[in-house]
Formats: sequence, structure tokens, C-alpha cells
Amino acid sequence: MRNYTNLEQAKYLIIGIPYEGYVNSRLGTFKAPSYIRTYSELIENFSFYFSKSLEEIDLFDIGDIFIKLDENNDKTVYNIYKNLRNVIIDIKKRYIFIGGDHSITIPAFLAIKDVFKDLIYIHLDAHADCHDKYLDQIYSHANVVRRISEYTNNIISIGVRTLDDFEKGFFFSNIINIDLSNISYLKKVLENIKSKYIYLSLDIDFFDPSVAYAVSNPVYDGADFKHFIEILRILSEYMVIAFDVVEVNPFLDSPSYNTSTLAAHAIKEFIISSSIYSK
Ligand SMILES: [Mn+2]
Repeated sequence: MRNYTNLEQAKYLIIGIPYEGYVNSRLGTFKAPSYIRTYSELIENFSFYFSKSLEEIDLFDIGDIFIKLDENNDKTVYNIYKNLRNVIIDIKKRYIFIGGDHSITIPAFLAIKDVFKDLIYIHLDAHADCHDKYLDQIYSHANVVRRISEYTNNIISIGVRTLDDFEKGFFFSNIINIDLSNISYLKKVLENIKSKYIYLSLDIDFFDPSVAYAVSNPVYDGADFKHFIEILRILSEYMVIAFDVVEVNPFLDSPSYNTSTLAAHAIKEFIISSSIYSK
């Protein structure tokens, strides 16, 4: 994707966060922002689903943020939050973050929430990410929903299909869970929430491994791209202020790089679908 405008005029800012925190299986997601940018060059501008072109939208890619690494993962995540606070200052813009592993969603959500107070969090993921502590970490990829739940009561998960015994109690009693076979329920849920803004997070393992192969923790029986489009159609009637794509692992993506390309497609369709909202 190209820049169609400059930083000042941009309605959408794209920000890479090439950070991978606690790795419990296969390293690689820190490389995703550069691969997703590279394979975005395969993508055509016009959206078949939303009848609009990227060329009509002012977007600007500011590149990757600087990440001050600390020996302690939790401190590094806090450093990411502080840096994002310097970038997220314009309430007329929307923000797209490219991870990185899912831990980057915690500082991104908190930095967005500092500016857009009244925030709903929607989690598209195979995993519940509801661990309070995970291998002694509180800001890892497995704690995302649990940490965010400390800042908003309005959390919706879609596509979760595996759970750890340590997190299932919290998940079932605190999170609104929507099954892939019942996505239209999202509309009903949102009608009953008064909050104005939405943060949408896409863990690429939300998709079935046959759709998104290059992920660190694949779980079968996942989503197809049409499920994602169905969600975007519903959300196009709401103000989705921020979107992230996380957990693409380019080291597992060779030789096709289909998963990196899928992530770029998801970003394109998010930008176009959310730009339709005009209230
Ligand atoms: Mn996941």
C-alpha cells in the first residue's frame, strides 16, 4: 500500500510495532511489519466487498516505532506505551498497528484509551488471552484480554476455540463470547453498549490454519476471510478508532508468504470498511 497523503492530512496512520515479548513456541512475529508491508504490494486498491478504493482515503504509514528494550518484558511493554502516547495525539485520525505478537495490543489499547476514553474492545482470536499471569509475566501475549479488562467492561471475543484451565473461569464470567457460526449476534451486542469508540484486534490465528498458515500457535476449526468481512460489515456502522493485526510469523510463511499477504488484505478491507462510517 502506498501513502496517498502526508502526515498532517492523513485520516489513517499506520504504525509498525515490531516487538515480540515472551516467546513460548516459535520466534518470528517481530519481523511481521516489514513482511506485511512488502506483500501489501500485491494488493489492488479497490474493495470488491465495500465498493470503494484505497485511493479515496488519506492514509499514511509512519513506519515502525522505536522500541526501548528492557531485560524485563513487562517494562518493554510499558516503554512501547510511552512511545505510542507521543504518536497518538490527533483525535481526527484513526490508528492501525502492525505487530508483533499480541502483547503489543496492551500498550496500543491503553494509548488509544488515553485519548478516546469510552472504548469497547473486540478480540478476534483462536485464544482467550485471559491469563492473569503467564510464565510470571503480566503483559504477555496470553494476558491481553485480562489486562484490558482492567480498563473497560465492554469486551467482546469472536472466534475463541481453545482455553486453558487457568483462564476459563474468567473468560466465561467476564467476556461476551461470539461463535463464528453466529456473528450476526455482534450487532445485537453492540446495540446494547453505549460506548462510542471501538478498538478491534485481529490475531491472525483467528483464521483457520488452512487460511493463515504462518502463525505461532495454530488452532483448527477457525475463521474464513468471509467471517472477517461479515464482522467489518457490522462494524462499518460504528466508529472503529483503532485496529491491529498481530501474530503473523514470517519465518513460517515461506515460500508463499500467503499469511503476510492475508494480513495486508485484512488491513485494506478494515481501512475501506471503517471509512464508510460518517456520523
Ligand atoms: Mn491467538
